Amino acid sequence: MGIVFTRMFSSLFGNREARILVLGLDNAGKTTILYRLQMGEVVSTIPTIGFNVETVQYNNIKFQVWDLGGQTSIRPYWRCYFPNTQAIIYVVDSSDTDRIGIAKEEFHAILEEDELKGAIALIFANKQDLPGALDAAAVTEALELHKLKNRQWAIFKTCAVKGEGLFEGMDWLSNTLKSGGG
Ligand SMILES: Nc1nc2c(ncn2[C@@H]2O[C@H](COP(=O)(O)OP(=O)(O)O)[C@@H](O)[C@H]2O)c(=O)[nH]1
Ligand SMILES: [Mg+2]
Repeated sequence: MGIVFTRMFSSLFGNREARILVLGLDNAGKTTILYRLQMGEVVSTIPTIGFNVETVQYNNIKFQVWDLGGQTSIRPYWRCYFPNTQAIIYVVDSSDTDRIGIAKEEFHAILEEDELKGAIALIFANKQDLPGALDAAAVTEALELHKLKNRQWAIFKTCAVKGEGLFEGMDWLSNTLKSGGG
């Protein structure tokens, strides 16, 4: 599958530095997705302040992953990762209905960041294989996606462990970036 994704993203930004953030609560499936995309070697680093950032560099595009939620003291340090961000991939555990309200709040909070104003948003309603998983419409409602203003977004159902739905989402992402979004 890696070759498909690398083809999609080759020459997307020319020589421009670009960043795609993969965010969501812990256990949502972010790391699984990063490995599934197979766009390069995943490098895990713990910056000084102590939150884990996973990075995959493909040409001039950096995919960077960390967990939202939890300690508020480290949040100011997230900002180092915001410049040049063209897209946010927001991953939700659709079966974790207890925490979907927190997932919503974290998502809207991060979108308020000035430097992320122009970023497009791809939402993965992950873990569709689990019993009780909310479908895309229910996740859309729970995340209050219709409140997003001046931002291109799309939601896709995924099962990251099987790789299902990832292609469709990444296809939307690359096409939207190609046509000038982000
Ligand atoms: N059933 C199911 N489990 C998943 C899916 N995606 C990820 N997981 C599992 O959920 C757990 C957390 O995944 P991980 O990628 O580490 O989440 P992260 O904390 O967001 O990076 C792991 O045990 C994964 O195997 C999915 O689509 N379906
Ligand atoms: Mg992880």
